Amino acid sequence: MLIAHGIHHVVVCPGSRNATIVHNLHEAGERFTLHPVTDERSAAFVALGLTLATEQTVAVCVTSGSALLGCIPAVAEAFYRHLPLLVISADRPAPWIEQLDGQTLPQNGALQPYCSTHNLVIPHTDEDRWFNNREINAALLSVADGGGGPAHINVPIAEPMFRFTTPELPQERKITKLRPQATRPFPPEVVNTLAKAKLPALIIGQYEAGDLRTEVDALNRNNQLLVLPELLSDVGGSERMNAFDTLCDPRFAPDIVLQIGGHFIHKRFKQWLRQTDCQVIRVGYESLPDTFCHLTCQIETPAKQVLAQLADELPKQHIAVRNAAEALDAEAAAMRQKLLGQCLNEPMLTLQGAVAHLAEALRTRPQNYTLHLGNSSAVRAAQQVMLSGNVPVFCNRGVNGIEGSLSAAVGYALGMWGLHIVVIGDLSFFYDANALWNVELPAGLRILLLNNGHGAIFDHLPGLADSPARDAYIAAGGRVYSAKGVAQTFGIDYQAAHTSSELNDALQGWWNEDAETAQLIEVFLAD
Ligand SMILES: Cc1ncc(C[n+]2csc(CCOP(=O)(O)OP(=O)(O)O)c2C)c(N)n1
Repeated sequence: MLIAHGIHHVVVCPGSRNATIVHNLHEAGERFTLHPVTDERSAAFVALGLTLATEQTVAVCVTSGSALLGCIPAVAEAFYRHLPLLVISADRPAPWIEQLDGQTLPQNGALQPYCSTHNLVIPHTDEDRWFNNREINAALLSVADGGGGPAHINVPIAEPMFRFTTPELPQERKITKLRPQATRPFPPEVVNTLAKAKLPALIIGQYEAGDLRTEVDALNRNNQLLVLPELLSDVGGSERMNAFDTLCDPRFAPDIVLQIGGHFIHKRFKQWLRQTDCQVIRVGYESLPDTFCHLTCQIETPAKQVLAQLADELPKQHIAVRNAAEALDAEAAAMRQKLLGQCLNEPMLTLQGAVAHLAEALRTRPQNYTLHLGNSSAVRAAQQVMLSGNVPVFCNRGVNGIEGSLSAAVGYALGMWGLHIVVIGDLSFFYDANALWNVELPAGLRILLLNNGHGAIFDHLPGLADSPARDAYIAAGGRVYSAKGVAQTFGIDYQAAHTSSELNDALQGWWNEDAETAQLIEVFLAD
């Protein structure tokens, strides 16, 4: 049924209870590509990264007990980012749960509230087989429900388990679900509201389907909407949001906002918009997320059709839109130039400076790479110096966890040949260092590790400096660990950089796409 539903990549974790499932996947030959990963937390994030690279459902197959619970962080991330992550867990037969038998815990519902369990039965009768077929179909179809999300199939397996006597895979019924989409989903009154707005804006949060560039480009070029995208939106213009840091000004306050996509990094912009008087129309499938506190209408439909309709129907060359766009672009360019000028001329490396050096190196390179940002300062520093809409930019922004950034990047790199650049803080790196524990670690992986010996984000939280617990107990400081040994253990190329010139020298060796191993530059930061 996995084959019938088009699943090809499966991340497999070691274990005896799931061994028969892994055996079957392996026996299916080239119909599956299996990726062995030992740490289930990391494995589930690797699968998540693969969903992004392949734009398909990707499964992670784990054994019973706590192995399943290890998948929860990635499942939560997939839930908030609408990614089709399928967890297949092996289980003891139901009568043996809670009997102090080894490696058991209640697995039915273990991934709730992010997804419910399709709990199979050990098939003895035709009715059991009909039930399992129905449940598996439901699980595999549910990954596209509500804009997409994770699913869980729990498979009880009885002993004896290792008699590999079934000659071939059975023929199973596949159920199809059709989701017809309107080509013009907005009713005329909504289009009219936008057409009559004084300053209509399009705000795009994290958006990974990568299918909006043409429509957004048209809306922007024709000044139909003031386009304000995030760095993670996959469309150009995210630097305009930085300009709002200085231009949070009633002149730029939109009266109508069309909101698309997921999370926002720009805290200040978000807070500012909440205090304005705008009216928000959201396109999305979630249950009424009122991000800007002014939601008046939600439309459940794919964003692409909406934007195509608006590009076609909204009046062009809206004067207020054009004036605001020009002012924001000018301010954003000046700010960026000033920041880069400061950062690039400092001999010692700051966090912002290290990311600026990378941005500068990338500026003159072909755009044949993807960018993967760790949470905390990495993504915030990047949003100030990287430009959006040129290459895909990813970040675990669904729940902002620091535990799977590297694994998700490894998963992406497993599904897509080429250079994949990871920018990540030290806590996030060491937390997820098991991502590198991978026999097929892609050689195209390039990691810029921003090592400041603690969680730098806690240096910037107003008032926290007054707590004597901050550095050692909240920000996990006190000792600077080096990734050199980690790199050696996992056989990846390692360079350290303490100054701007050392970093620039190290970066020069990064661009060889035929390099035989992944590469890591560990930047020891001065701030
Ligand atoms: C799983 C998880 N645990 C804890 C946190 C809280 N948290 C947010 S940022 C941060 C520090 C991250 O440090 P680092 O990766 O070194 O980045 P830096 O702050 O130095 O940029 C922590 C612990 C989190 N986001 N996710």
